[in-house]
Amino acid sequence: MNRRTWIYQSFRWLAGAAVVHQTIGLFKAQANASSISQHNHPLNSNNPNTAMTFELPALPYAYAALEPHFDAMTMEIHHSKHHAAYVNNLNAALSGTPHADQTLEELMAVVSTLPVAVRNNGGGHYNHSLFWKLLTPQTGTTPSEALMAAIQEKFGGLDGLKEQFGKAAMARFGSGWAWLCYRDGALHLCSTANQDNPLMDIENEKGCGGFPLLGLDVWEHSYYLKFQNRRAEYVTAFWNVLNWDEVSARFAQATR
Ligand code: MN3
Repeated sequence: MNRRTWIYQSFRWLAGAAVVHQTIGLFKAQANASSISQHNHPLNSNNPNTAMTFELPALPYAYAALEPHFDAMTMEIHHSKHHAAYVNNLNAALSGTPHADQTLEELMAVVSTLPVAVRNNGGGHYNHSLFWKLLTPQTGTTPSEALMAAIQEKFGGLDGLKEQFGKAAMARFGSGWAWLCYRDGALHLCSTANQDNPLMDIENEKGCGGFPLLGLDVWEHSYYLKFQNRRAEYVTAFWNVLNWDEVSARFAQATR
C-alpha cells in the first residue's frame, strides 16, 4: 500500500469509527431517556431535557473575542482541552453510580462523601462553566446599583475590591481559584486549591463557603502562554473582560 492509499484507508477507518461511536452514543442516550426520569442540569443548557451526562458548554463568544486581554490560543486550549477533560472524567467517574443523575450543585453539596475524581472533575466542570459566562468581549459593563452598594460597604469601592481580590488571587500558592462570594448578607473574598469551590461542603468547613458571584482561575494553564509567570498581569487583564452584568445577575439571585 502506498502512502496515499494508506492515508485514504486510515481516513475511511476513522470516519467509520466515528459513525459507530455516534450511533452507540445515540443508542445510549435513547436508552437512558426511556429508563430514567428526565433531569435538568442548570449548567448544561445545551440539552436540558435529555441530559443524562454532562456536556461541554459552548462558549458564548469566539476564542479570539477577548483579545488582546486574554489570547485566543489559551482560550481554545483551556476550553476545548482542559474543560473538556473535566467533563469527560466527571462522566466516567459518575457512570453507573447512584449519583449519575444529580446536578452539579447537588454533587458539590455532598462532595466530601464522594470519590476524589468527582471533587476534582465536578469542581472543574462547575468552575469553568461559570468562568466562561463571567467573561465578555463587551466593554463597559458595570456592577448593578445593589451590588455596587455591597462592594462599597465591604471594600470601600471598586478599587478596594480589585486590590483585595488581587491579593487573594496572588496568595493562592500553586493551582486554584480566587472567589467573591455572598454569604450571611455580605460579600466575602477567599480562594480555594485545585478545582475546589465555595459550594463544596469541604470548602464550607474551611471558611470559603457561600454563593460564588465571581471566580478567577489561577491555574497556570489559564495564563502561561501569554503572561508566563506574571500572574499579576493576568489578574489585571481579567478586569478588562469581566462581565459585570453576569456578576450582578448572580448577586440578584443570591439576595432574592
Ligand atoms: Mn482552568
